[in-house]
Formats: sequence, structure tokens, C-alpha cells
Amino acid sequence: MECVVTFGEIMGRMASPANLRLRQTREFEVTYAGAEASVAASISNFGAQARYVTALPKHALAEATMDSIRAIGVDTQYILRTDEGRLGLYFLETGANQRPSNVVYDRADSAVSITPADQYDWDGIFDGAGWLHLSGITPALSKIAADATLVAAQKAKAAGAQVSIDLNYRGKLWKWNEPMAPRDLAQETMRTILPHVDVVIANEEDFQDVLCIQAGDTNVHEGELDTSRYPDVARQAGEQFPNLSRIAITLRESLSASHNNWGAMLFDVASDKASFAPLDTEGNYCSYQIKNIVDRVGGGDSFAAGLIFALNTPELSEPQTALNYAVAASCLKHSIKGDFNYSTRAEVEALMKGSASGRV
Ligand code: KDG
Repeated sequence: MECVVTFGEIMGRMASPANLRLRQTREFEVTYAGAEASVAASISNFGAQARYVTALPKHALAEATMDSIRAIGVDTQYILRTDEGRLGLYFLETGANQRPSNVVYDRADSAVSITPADQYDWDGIFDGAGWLHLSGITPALSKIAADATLVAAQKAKAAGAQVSIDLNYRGKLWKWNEPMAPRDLAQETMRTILPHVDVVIANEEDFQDVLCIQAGDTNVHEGELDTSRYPDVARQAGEQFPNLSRIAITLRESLSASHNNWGAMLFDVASDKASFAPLDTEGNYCSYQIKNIVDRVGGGDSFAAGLIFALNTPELSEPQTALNYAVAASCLKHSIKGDFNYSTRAEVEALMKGSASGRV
């Protein structure tokens, strides 16, 4: 499998311990985070080569940030070290029962948000690379970061790589063109990037926020998610962007802060065929019931990483198998503290086999 490149912002994650409110806590658990870094970490943990590209300042905290992904085997040689700009942080308060989680960003003027595209060595970055993964978070940071994301996609296509993007709409970001509303800016900006993308990944809310595609009625019928409307969401995305070859929709029914039902659909545009996962023994969509979520952050990134890894691994690349892998990988992430998914390929495949036999 050729190297997978991801480009975006990596941050320090400062999480209050044991569900403490941010106002209460006197200490934070420090790990590292950022959607595109999480995808690189996950792919590396599956045993493939991942190269992560960003810009970071020249100080010890930035070194620690790089160490966190180097330790997993991610290639960090194209990370730019800058004299200007800071390491972004995000503060996480984990929800419980009916109280949702809360995130406070402290990432203005981060190095990646002020580093123009022409500073990166794109020829080196795409040397030996077959895939680029992006997210809608980095272009939300600044006009400079949005332009760099677009250039990354263009350079990847020019180098013959496939490009995937997770729409990842974050309404708290997208402030760089005020008074333009965050949603309008996201729509306008993402429409410039999406023509250079092959695979788009998102949940149904993101399809609505970023592409104005209505997923329709979200009723749950007799405990079963009505999956019939999702192929049409994907078809509408394919009509808006004819370059798209595949569209993945993650299907999360959030039942409480600690309980999700979790699954996904993968739509193949050329064959107009939708696959769903997980499936029960009769081949019907059933969803993983995750009843004790240790940490849900990064679940979508694990899905993206699993899909990219599986689509590029010959024995896993058939659409249903690739989707089974991606959903099982993201399901396992919910058992792991921190943003990164430390599951191995063997662990993901063991869960896939268990779900195929109805033992989940
Ligand atoms: O997808 C996970 C991300 O939400 C998390 O790593 C933090 O990058 C992050 C963001 O900006 O929300």
C-alpha cells in the first residue's frame, strides 16, 4: 500500500479528568488531537505508512506533539517548523447522562493557520504517496489554511493520488470572513475544494450544513434506523460533484453521553450501489450498540482511517468488506481514551468476524 498523506492542524488536547466541568477542574489530562493527525495515527496503527503534514512552532511542546505521532510510526519529516505561530489547544469536558460534552478552542494564530501553501514541499510530500486525506476543520481556521487545503488537494491530484475529505463541520470555527455566517463560509469554501476530491465522508448533519443536502426524516422505527433515505443523500452529493467516486455516511444514533448506536453506509457512484455495515446474519443493517463509551472523540476519524486503509488493502478493498472494516475500527475507538485510535488491524478484523456471526 502506498503512503497515505494527511494535512491539517494537530493540537494539544486538555481534557478535564473524570467528567469534571471545565469550571471545576484544577488539572488536565494532556494528549494530542486533530482530525487529520488522528487519521494518520490510526492508519499507522493498522500497519500502513502514514505521513502527516502540518506547521508547528520551534519549542518543546511542539516536539512533544510530534513525538506523540512519531511513537506510533507516523512519518513527520515534512512537518514545517516555523518562527511564527503557536501550538493550538483544545479543552474538552466530557459529558455524562443528559449533559453533552463541551469543547473550548484556543487555537487562534496557530502555526498551520498562518503558514501559506507555498512554504510546504509538496513534491516531497507526495513522493511515494497514493492518497491524501483532508478535513473541513483546517479550512475553517483561516483564509491561509483554506487556501493551503485547496493547494494540497490540487497537488495530490497532480501527483496521481486519490483525495478524501471528511466534511467535519465545526460551527465554532469558520470565523475568518465575519460578518459572513459560519455555515455560509463553510459552504462557499468547501465548494472550491470538493471538485478535487474522490471520496467524501461525513455524518448526515454535515451533509446538510456544508452541502445543503437534506437527509429527510430522521425517525427511528421500532428501534431500527430507517436507512432507505441515505442512498439518495449520496446521489445528491454525486450530482453536485461529478468527480466523486464514493460517498460514505456515518450513522450515529446518540442515545446518551455514554450510549451510541453506530454504523455507516458506503455509496459507489459508478454502480449506484449502497453498502451498509454492520450487517446481521441475515444481511440486514443492525448497527453496533456501544453501551459504555469511554471516549467518542475521534470516532469519525477512525472511520475515515479504516475506510482509507481498507480500500487500499487488496484483501479488504471490496466495498462491503472495506465498510465493515471502517465501522469496526471506529466502534473500537469508542473504547479508547484520547483522540487517537490505538486499535490494530488484528483487533479490527476480530470484531468484524464477531459481528458477521452476530456476536457483538
Ligand atoms: O474529529 C475529532 C476532532 O474533532 C478533534 O480531534 C478536535 O480537530 C478537532 C476539532 O477541531 O474539532
